Amino acid sequence: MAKYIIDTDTASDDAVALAMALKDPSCKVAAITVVAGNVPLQTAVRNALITLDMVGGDDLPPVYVGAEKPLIGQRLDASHIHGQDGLGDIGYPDPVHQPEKEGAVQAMLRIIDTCDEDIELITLGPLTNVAIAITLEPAIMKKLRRITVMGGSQLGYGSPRGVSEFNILSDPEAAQIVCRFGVPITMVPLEVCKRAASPDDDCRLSAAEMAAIKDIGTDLARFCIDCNKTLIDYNKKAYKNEVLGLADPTAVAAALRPGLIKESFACNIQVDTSGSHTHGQTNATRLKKTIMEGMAEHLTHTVVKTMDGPGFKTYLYDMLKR
Ligand SMILES: [Ca+2]
Repeated sequence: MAKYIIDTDTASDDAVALAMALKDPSCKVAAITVVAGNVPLQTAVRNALITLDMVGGDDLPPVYVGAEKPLIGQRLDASHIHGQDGLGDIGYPDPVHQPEKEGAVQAMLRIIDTCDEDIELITLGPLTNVAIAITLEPAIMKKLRRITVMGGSQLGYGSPRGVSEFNILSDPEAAQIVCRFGVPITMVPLEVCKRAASPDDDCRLSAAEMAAIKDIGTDLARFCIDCNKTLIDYNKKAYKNEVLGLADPTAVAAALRPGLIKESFACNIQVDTSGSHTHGQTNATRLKKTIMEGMAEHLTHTVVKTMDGPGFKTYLYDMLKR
């Protein structure tokens, strides 16, 4: 069974992604490593632990605390999207689960180094923890079979800026270190979960689909919709539409169920760390050789263009119903 480490700046869509992965019997989540991003580090840690409480059971992964700010500059904030507490400001009680004492980067390196099976990394937040681990112990990090990144924007639908997306813009230097590292990357950009040319590509939950999940009737199922309250309210206001685009669960689905990826392209990604309007933009070249120094000779990256929307929703529903 493949093993996964999930690195997360746990806010509301991260919580759903963690719940979905932890409920999937076909994968083993070896660790949850937390990074500052959507919300401050300690809030993200609290939210990861609350999610474990909600999932329940005896075989839950340990939670490790990582970087509290990006490599350069200060943390961007997304509490206007996910709530002050990152979980829709519902007022969930303090978690029973507690984090480990070992740091996230040290734990990531130890687990990868000692893993005898295939191991992959899924990132749902800024890439700070991963970049630090790569810088400290590149030989260990090369053992990763793949890194699936929720991040980037290829079509100019990024948020908070058009061409750059939150996770990458939060720490562009870290993202560039990860992209230049050489381990294969599957990038799931924001537009995969936020836009759709047809219902077949639409990963957004409608009001009826949200209601169907709540009707599963468990605390976990209700939590997965309710904790996204501020995101749903934001979408109502911004797009006049009651939909829930779940970026992080979409990326987890791409990693754990690659058959749900409908369209993708091989490329090599660079992150702009020096631009103004394009700061934090992910630039994908499909050419194997270019005249630009340091550009791709091998197309080790994959950018997802579309996912099987109904298939993704069925997967999410089935896992939460377990
Ligand atoms: Ca996230």
